[in-house]
Amino acid sequence: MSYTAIIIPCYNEAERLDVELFTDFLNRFATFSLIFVDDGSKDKTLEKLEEIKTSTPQRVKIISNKINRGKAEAVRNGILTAYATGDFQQFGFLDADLSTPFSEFTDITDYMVNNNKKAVFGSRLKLEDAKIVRSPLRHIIGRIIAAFIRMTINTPFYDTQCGAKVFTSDIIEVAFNKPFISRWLFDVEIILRLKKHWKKDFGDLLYEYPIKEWNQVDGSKIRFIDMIKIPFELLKIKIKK
Ligand SMILES: Nc1nc2c(ncn2[C@@H]2O[C@H](COP(=O)(O)OP(=O)(O)O)[C@@H](O)[C@H]2O)c(=O)[nH]1
Ligand SMILES: [Mg+2]
Repeated sequence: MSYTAIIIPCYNEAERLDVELFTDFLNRFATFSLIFVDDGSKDKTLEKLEEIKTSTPQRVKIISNKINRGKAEAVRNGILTAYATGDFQQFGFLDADLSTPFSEFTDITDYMVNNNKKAVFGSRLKLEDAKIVRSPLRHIIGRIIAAFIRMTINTPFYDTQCGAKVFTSDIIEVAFNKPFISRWLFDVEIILRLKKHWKKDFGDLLYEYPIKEWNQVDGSKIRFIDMIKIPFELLKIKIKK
């Protein structure tokens, strides 16, 4: 049997957490565990998480940080905690709003296992048969950011920022051991770490998987100011890498 840990970073998600979708997933997929990292939420996020935990407590872990340190550190903390247990072969992360649905997450995981990849990243490619629902403004901003990111990583990635990604256990230390320097662009930092580690094998070991469904969920935690900062953050990442 192969087991997967899914890390779900949460910050003030009481309104958006859909308890039923989470419990339904846990009941249907017995080889998956959820590790929630609450990050000093000021609303009732923790209560909602406890509610999700009641149905399958052995497969739900809640990490509760007193101080807010951002999505990057939350994901890193959750992945390293799951890794330390030695119980899992796959590790991934997913947004609490389930913009990428669980069905896509399990497809990504299956793809990685069946095709001997070591990392598979969900990608919001607007293919003919894909249901990618995103407002035109968010789509355009996303494409501009993607162009900047491509210049930074020097690799033709379409979408580095989709919140659904999976890794095999043997690459966890390379990708997550060191703290990230950026709050929202840690995905870019991971790509650079993997590229440096795998060198010419990078293209074979990492796959960008076009997901078939993605829904924009209102209430994004990214502020306009965070988007303005992106080119500067990328520069910082490029210099420090
Ligand atoms: N732990 C933690 N999670 C965060 C923080 N900010 C955002 N998140 C989580 O990151 C995920 C993506 O956030 P979201 O606002 O949906 O971003 P968007 O969809 O990319 O606009 C969600 O699960 C959020 O709860 C934070 O400061 N700490
Ligand atoms: Mg979102």
